[in-house]
Amino acid sequence: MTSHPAPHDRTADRRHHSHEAFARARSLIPGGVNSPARAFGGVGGEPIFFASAQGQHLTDIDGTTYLDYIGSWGPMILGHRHPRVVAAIERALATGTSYGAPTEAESRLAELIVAAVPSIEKVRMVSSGTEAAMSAVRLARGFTGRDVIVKFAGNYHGHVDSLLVSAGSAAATLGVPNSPGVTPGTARDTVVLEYNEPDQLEDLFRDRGHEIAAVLLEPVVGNMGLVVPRPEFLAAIRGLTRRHGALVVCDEVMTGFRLALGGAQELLGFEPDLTTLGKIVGGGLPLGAYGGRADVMDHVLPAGKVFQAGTLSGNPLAVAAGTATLEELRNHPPYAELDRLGGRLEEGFRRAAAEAGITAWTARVGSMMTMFFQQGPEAVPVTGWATASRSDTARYAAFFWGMIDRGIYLPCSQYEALFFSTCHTDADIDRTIAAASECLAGM
Ligand code: KE4
Repeated sequence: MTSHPAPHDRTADRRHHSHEAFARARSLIPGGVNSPARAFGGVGGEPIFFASAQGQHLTDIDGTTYLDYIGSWGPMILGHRHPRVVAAIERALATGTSYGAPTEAESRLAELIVAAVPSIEKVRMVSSGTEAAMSAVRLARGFTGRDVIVKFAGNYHGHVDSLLVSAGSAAATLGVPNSPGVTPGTARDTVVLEYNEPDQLEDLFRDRGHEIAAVLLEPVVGNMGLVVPRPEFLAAIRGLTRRHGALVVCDEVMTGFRLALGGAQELLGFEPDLTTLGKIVGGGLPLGAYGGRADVMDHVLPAGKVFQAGTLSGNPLAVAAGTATLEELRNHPPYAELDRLGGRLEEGFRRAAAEAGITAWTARVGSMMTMFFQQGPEAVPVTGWATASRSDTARYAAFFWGMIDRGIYLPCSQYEALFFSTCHTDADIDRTIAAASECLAGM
C-alpha cells in the first residue's frame, strides 16, 4: 500500500477530536488502529474516529455525519443497526453471550447458509474471514494430501501466513513472503499467478498439477479494487482442477450474500468445492465460516482428522446477528434494487470523470464498485494486479479527501471496493454524484 502525505493535515484542523484520539491511540495500539485498512495509509492524513452509526450514516467524534460507502468493509449490507438485527442481538443477549457448547441457533444459521449457497453441503463456523481461509487451506491440503496452494496477485484472503505471499520471479512463480514474520518455508508452498490469465494456470498445472491442493480466488475481486473474472479464466480454473484432482476454494468473505444470496458463484454459475464466508454472515459481529462438499468437509475434526477449533466459534450473539441478516436478505432480496442504484452511481461517476477530463476505469458488480484513476489519455480496463497497480493513487487520495470534505466516506484506498446498503436512497446517490462532479472538476 503506497502512503501519500495528505495535501495538508486535514484531520488536525477539521477533526480536532479525531486528531487527539489518534495521538492517544498511537501511544497504545500499533499505528493507532486495530487494522491497517483503517489507517488511511493509502490516502494520507489521519484516520477519522467514529462515535456512532445508523442506517447509511456514520457520525464521527467531532459530530460530523457522513454517507457511508464502506459499511464496515462489507458486513453492513442492511445498513447500520437494522432493527431486526438489533432485536435479534438483544434477544440472544438476554439468555447468554457464550457457552463453549453447541446451540440450536448455530444449526439454524447453518441451514440458512446451506440453503443459500448451493455448493455448500456442510459448513463450519469460525470467528473471521481470515480463520475461514486458514481453515479451508488446511482442509484442502489434508483432503488431497498435497502441499501447493495457488492464489492470485491482488486477491486478499486475510492475514494467513501462507497467503501473505507475493509472486516470486515470473519463471518460478514461487511465492515469496510479503510480510516480515512469514518464513520462506511457509511461502514456498504458495504459488501466485496473475488474475484473469488462464495460460499461466495451464502452464502451472502442466508442470506441477500433481502437487496442487487447491486454487484459491476471489470470484469477484474487491481487494485490488473491483475486478471481474473472465469466463475463460473461471472455466480454466474449474477444468484444470477437476482434471488434476485439485480443489477450488472461492473466497466469498466479501461477495457472499452481497452480490446475490448465493454470492458471486450464483451470479457467475461457478461451482467451487469449498467456499469461505465472513462479513455479512455475521451481520457485523465476529463470525466467519467455511463450507462446501460434504465429502470434503467430513474430513474436519471431529468428523475427520483435519484439526480446527475456536473458543468463540458460532458465538450466540454473532450467530443471532448473522441469522437475522440472512433471513432479511432471503425474505426481502435487495439485489435488483442494489443493482439499480449501483448502475446510477456508476454512470454518474463515469460521466463526472469524463466531464472533468479525468481518465478513469470504473468497474461494478451490484453494490460493489471501484473507480480506478489512471494516468494515460484513454481508460485501460483493469483485469488484474498488473493493470490495477498502475492506478494514479495520488489522484485517488485527492478524490477521497474531496469527498470527505463533502460528507461522503469512501474507502480509504484505491485498492478497495466501495459498498452501499439497502438504506442508501436515490437522493443519496444523487448527492454522491454531485459531490464527485464537484471534486473531479476541481482536480
Ligand atoms: P477478516 O479476517 O478481516 O474477517 O477477513 C479477511 C478477508 C478474507 N477474504 C476477503 C475477500 C476479504 O476481503 C477479507 C477482509 N477484507 C478487508 C478489506 N478489504 C477487511 C478490512 C480489514 O482488514 O480491516
